Amino acid sequence: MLYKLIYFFQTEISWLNVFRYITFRTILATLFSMLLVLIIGERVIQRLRSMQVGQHIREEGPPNHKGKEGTPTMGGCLILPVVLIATLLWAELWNVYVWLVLFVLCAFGFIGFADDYLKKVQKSSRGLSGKAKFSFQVLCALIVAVILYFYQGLDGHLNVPFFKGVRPDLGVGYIFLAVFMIVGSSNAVNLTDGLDGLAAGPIIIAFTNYVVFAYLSGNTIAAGYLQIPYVPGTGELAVLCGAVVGAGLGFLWFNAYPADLFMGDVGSLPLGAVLGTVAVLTKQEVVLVLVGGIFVVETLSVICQVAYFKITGGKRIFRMAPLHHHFELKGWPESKVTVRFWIIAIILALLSIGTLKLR
Ligand code: 57M
Repeated sequence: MLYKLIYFFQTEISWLNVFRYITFRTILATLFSMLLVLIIGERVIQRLRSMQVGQHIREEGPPNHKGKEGTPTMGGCLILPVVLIATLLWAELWNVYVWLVLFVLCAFGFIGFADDYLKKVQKSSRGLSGKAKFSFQVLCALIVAVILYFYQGLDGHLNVPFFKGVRPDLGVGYIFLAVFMIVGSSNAVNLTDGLDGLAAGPIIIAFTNYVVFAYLSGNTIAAGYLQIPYVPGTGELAVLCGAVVGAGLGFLWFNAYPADLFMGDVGSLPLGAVLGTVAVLTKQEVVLVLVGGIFVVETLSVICQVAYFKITGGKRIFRMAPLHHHFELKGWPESKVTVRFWIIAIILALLSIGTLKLR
């Protein structure tokens, strides 16, 4: 919006021409959202404290988590509006993909907000039921997938990194894949959000990856050169991903160990869902398993733990799931677990960038 206004004057002031470029606007959106979160963050934390929106720590958790009792949560209420404003200011608003992703951000944000609000503000012990949460998530993802497939004509082929020739056509089945990716990614990020900075770091890294993927898949020359699917219009998603990176960096400032603020479901559910949606839109679906490898492994650790627990009638593979709790209970300090997971996330990000060449 703002960029269009500024660009309007480029006939008189020629250097304003620079606002035309996605790269420039992505940098602006990143810096803008980071600074905004940093500027208003402290006030939001104080407000959450005065409203007593604090985290309750479960009894059965690792002992070192007891000291986190009452830490302000629902930090997503800070992240989401900032991403929204930055995108509205710096992205091209005639772009349908931008609106679809903003819909996912708001819809999943609303689900997370409702759950957090019931638990942390109304102090209800239950929050939204698991069934209701999951049904809303599937419904929202289905709306997006159907619009994409039937109205936007999104290609139903699946792109497999490393195997240029392998592009199975899923047809209408692509809708189910898209729903699975959006809902799965949302819940995977939510499960990972269990240590200070543990979800924020890999989120920043994954979205930085998708800044690159979105830019390249929306650029006909780059996409042609790298032999990746060209999806006209997805370049603008780089601006949105940049806004998430910036807001994530600002949030991490407060969420770094020892955290002053947790993001809550209102943060983790929408950020994960947006990651899944961007992966679908840019036709970089399979590579999300690598980009979001930390989220995938954390989720698998829970699935294996629960399955093994049921099959064996009470035995465990890990000391506790998700995986980060296992390392904590082994005696690793919390910040060591977090930083090591970040290192792995960075390596996975570099590998996934490598898939652009190895096709
Ligand atoms: C939410 N939420 C954190 C915070 C954050 C099926 C089962 C594995 C589900 C899983 C679960 O509920 N996961 C989803 C994880 C919680 O954080 C809040 O939740 C938001 C995200 N949704 O933003 O508001 C706690 O995480 C810690 N935290 C930090 N720093 C942060 O920046 O330290 C969060 C953010 C916070 C804080 O302690 O209270 C959570 O873990 O609850 N359940 C579990 O993860 C539980 N695991 C379990 O039951 N495992 C069993 C099963 C699988 C058989 C086992 O292995 O035996 C553990 N959760 C907790 N305690 N809190 C168990 C121990």
